[in-house]
Amino acid sequence: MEPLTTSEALEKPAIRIESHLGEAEERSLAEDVLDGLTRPFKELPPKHFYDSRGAELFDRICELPEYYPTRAERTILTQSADEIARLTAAVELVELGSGTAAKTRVLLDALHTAGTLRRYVPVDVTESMVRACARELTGEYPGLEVHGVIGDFERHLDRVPPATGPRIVAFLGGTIGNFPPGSRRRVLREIAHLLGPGDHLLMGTDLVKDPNVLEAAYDDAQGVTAEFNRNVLRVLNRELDADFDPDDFEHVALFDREHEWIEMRLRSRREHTTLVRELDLCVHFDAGEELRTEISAKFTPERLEGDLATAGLSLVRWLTDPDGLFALTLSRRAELS
Ligand code: AVJ
Repeated sequence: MEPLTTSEALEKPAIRIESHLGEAEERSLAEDVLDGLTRPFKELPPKHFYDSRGAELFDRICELPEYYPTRAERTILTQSADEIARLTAAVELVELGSGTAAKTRVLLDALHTAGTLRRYVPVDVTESMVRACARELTGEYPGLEVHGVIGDFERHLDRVPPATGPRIVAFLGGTIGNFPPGSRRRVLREIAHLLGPGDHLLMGTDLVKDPNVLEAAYDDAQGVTAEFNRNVLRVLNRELDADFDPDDFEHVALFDREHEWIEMRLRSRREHTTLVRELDLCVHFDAGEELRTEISAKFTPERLEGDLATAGLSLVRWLTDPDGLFALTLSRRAELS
């Protein structure tokens, strides 16, 4: 290794990572399972899909011909990154659920080229991914500071460091769609609190469209989404010593036209009872009984603007792909405009 010059040695370290996870995460899985599997209509929150196998399956979903959201969002980012950089003049990018930061580079490139970029603040539950991308990004962008926050964006937004200048808070991928309307408002309001007068929220949302296109995106021909869905049962088997046989459950994905959301469910193929040993819990399934594992809301421009307004945000730019499949919205605090 090259010896450091005095000025480099005195500089603050480029990477700083703080973890806020602990036992609370294990408790959250146990509580969600106890609560969700004893309801009259059984349900599990989608956040427990993403162990390492789940994250891999999700990456494969993003490559599927039927699953258009990832490609559409990347197209929009590529088309609009320079405009976003110009409109925001952001010195920092805070990214909620940063993952591998694959799409983030498009934004970082634009901010770097515009000459404003100083800091990247990834917020994610997976420490190894945040560390790996911090190392890569500080290598790719000389002078970039990375302040990683290992945590859950539903609970740890107060750990996001104060802004050092105009910031973009990015919430990409359409993840906001996982929250039912009431929680969605709460999450959006909490995110809005990260914004000061000169700051912007950049959010990705999937749009309402032909139900056949939507349902195919969540029920692909290769069965990758089905495997992803059933993976949550393997997570319960491992983490809570449960004895689910994933093959006892059939993957179901349907578009609920009234609520305008996709629902994924696991349908029990036969009557049976499973034991969740860690919770001392017996769970009975009738033949054909369904367990809801995810909702993924699809938006119309009107509804999205309404949701943003309820969180005290007003729309600055509505950006979409040439096929109008997906939207990226840039918004900011309404009372300050
Ligand atoms: C990561 C929540 C945006 O809802 O489209 C993909 C997850 N589920 N296929 C989505 C998912 C089934 C995805 N989000």
